[in-house]
Amino acid sequence: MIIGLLGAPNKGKSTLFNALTGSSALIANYPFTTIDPNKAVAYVTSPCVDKELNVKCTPRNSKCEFGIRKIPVNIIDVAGLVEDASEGKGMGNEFLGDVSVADALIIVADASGKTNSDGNPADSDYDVCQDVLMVKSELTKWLKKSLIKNLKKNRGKPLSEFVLGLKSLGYSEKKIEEGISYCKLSNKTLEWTEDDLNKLGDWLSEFGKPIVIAANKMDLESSKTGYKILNEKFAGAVYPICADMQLAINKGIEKGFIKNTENGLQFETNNLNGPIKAALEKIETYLKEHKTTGVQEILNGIVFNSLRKIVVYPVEDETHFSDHFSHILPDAILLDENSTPLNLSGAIHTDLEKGFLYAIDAKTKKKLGKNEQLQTGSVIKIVSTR
Ligand SMILES: Nc1nc2c(ncn2[C@@H]2O[C@H](COP(=O)(O)OP(=O)(O)OP(=O)(O)O)[C@@H](O)[C@H]2O)c(=O)[nH]1
Ligand SMILES: [Mg+2]
Repeated sequence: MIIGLLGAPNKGKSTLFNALTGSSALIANYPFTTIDPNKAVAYVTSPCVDKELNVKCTPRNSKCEFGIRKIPVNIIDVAGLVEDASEGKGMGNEFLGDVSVADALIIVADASGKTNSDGNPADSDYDVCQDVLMVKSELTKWLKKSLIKNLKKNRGKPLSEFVLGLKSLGYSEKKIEEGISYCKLSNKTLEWTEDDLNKLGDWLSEFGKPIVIAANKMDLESSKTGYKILNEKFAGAVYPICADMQLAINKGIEKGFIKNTENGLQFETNNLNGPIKAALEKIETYLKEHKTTGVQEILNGIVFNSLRKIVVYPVEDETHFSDHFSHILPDAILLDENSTPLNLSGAIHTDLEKGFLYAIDAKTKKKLGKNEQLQTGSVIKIVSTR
């Protein structure tokens, strides 16, 4: 799974990228700091089932900290987009192409309203919604152009080939087919017009993949109003975050000034003074009011609420909840809501799927057929001829 970070320049995309992934992408207070895309792994979090099963897990594909399973997802951070990016301005075509592989997008906005759509200092009456609307509009225009290009390449070929060609744009086959049906396009791609593809582009932009908005820089005073305005405009899709502060917390933990404990963060400021003490106190004050920087929450939100993923633990030994190396609850896999044991076997290996016989729910020891519905936290053994 890939989550893409995009937005106008200088909004804090790379800061959020570093805060999520522990990377050190270049950050600077001017537009177009990022040119080449940054890619790294972040972790969504979900309560581990080891406590419930009274075992101690030994994860392999993920991590577990204080009973919280951390499951990897890929993050991509691209260059800032400006108006007419879809026409190639500021190499925008390329950047939109870089991020199009993502399954879901986070548009990073500067909630303080202190930077404009070009990433330069904004006038005092700058509307914080403006650059989010610009980015959405460029995405739609770019998508329509890509659809038309794809049709030119595949004109006259069967519909299935057109659909396959579009998968590289990060849309699932199911979504593309849903869009084609909603826009009432014929089964023959030869009959499609540019107008048809523009309709499909509008539909896919709106419903094809989730887009949420990070109202960043919440530590700045004017962000309170900016967040309110963003939330009114894009109701239900806005997460208040402070990427810079999460980055500082991560560094504080690395240096030993902050301890990450089962009961939350503990600040060790007694023997400190000067700017470090002041910075840590600023973080403490912020967390007292906001509880969190919102960085983990936006990632979990897009994966679990928008993409509607569930966490399933495949095992080979349903008695010990382990694999054949005795790793306990080794893997946590993100699957679509309503996934079945057959879907799980396909996510592990195509051979397992091809030879699928049945599954066992390791919690209840009940046998499951291939089409039964899995829940989040299910622990499943697949029995297969292969
Ligand atoms: N106050 C505050 N500043 C932030 C926050 N997040 C990022 N910044 C600052 O915003 C500026 C831009 O950050 P970047 O992460 O480089 O922004 P970007 O969107 O990747 O920029 P481009 O790559 O140029 O498009 C830097 O000066 C950051 O320190 C935040 O939460 N609060
Ligand atoms: Mg950047």
